[in-house]
Amino acid sequence: ATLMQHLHEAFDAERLFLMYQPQIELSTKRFIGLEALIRWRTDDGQLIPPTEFIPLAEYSGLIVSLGAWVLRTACFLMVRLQKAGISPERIAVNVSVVQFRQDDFVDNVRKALNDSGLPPNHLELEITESVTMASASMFEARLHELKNMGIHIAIDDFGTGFSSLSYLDKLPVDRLKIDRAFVQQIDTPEGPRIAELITQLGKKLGLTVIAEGIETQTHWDVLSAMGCHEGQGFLMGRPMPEDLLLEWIKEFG
Ligand code: G
Ligand code: G
Ligand code: MN
Ligand code: NA
Repeated sequence: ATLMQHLHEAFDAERLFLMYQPQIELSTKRFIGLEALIRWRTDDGQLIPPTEFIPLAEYSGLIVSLGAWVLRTACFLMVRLQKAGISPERIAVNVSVVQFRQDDFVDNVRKALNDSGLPPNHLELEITESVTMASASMFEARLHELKNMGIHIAIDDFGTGFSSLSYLDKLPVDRLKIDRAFVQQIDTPEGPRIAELITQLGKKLGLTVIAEGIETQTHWDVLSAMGCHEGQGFLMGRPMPEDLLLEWIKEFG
């Protein structure tokens, strides 16, 4: 069978699951959010990264039901945490452009919130920069609709695409995510200059800036010093399944 057939079977057999990575406010070290990240464990125990199967799911259209499932699962997790007295401000969910384009996308989001009971202001949708620039008017209207519901919007992998700055300024966006390539660049001769530019841009536009891929204390210190608001990365916490997340929260949260 092809990888695509295996992927469909895996979804049906519930071999796909979510991991959750903590997000931290740099100035206070406070645990403020989570990002939900999908994983696929095959029958023989192998872990296939999303970079290998999300494009397939997008191509086959499976991403629509897969994405709806991710949204629901993330919302329900967040409500379980809240019931346990653990209340990070938000859970961030990655949204594919194929999913975003569906006519019933906003309805799906509303349904995940209603069914789980999660208040909309505890949900954040992460969309990539390429998506935001793709199909202007439909995209913009849809973002405003989500924003008016109280949902937060983050632009993922920021700095890797080609944003029009005037367009970015108009969009109802809350947060820029500095791509982890620019965090890694801190260790090279290029240094932190791109991360700094994005942080300053975010601040000028009144947006929160979060850096991903923080792996070392140096990364943390440099980003902190430039005024980047938030971060996530292996230094603070890896993506974890729910049981390990609960242990992490007991220790650090
Ligand atoms: O967790 P990891 O670094 O392997 O994720 C790799 C990529 O897969 C990231 O760019 C991330 O945005 C994407 N990804 C992870 N989970 C999801 C998901 O649930 N939906 C979509 N569309 N993309 C995801
Ligand atoms: O959605 P996005 O493209 O931002 O995906 C984030 C990805 O980055 C996830 O797949 C996650 O596993 C990965 N990641 C998270 N923290 C780190 C880190 O500190 N270092 C590296 N190399 N990858 C990370
Ligand atoms: Mn992301
Ligand atoms: Na990213």
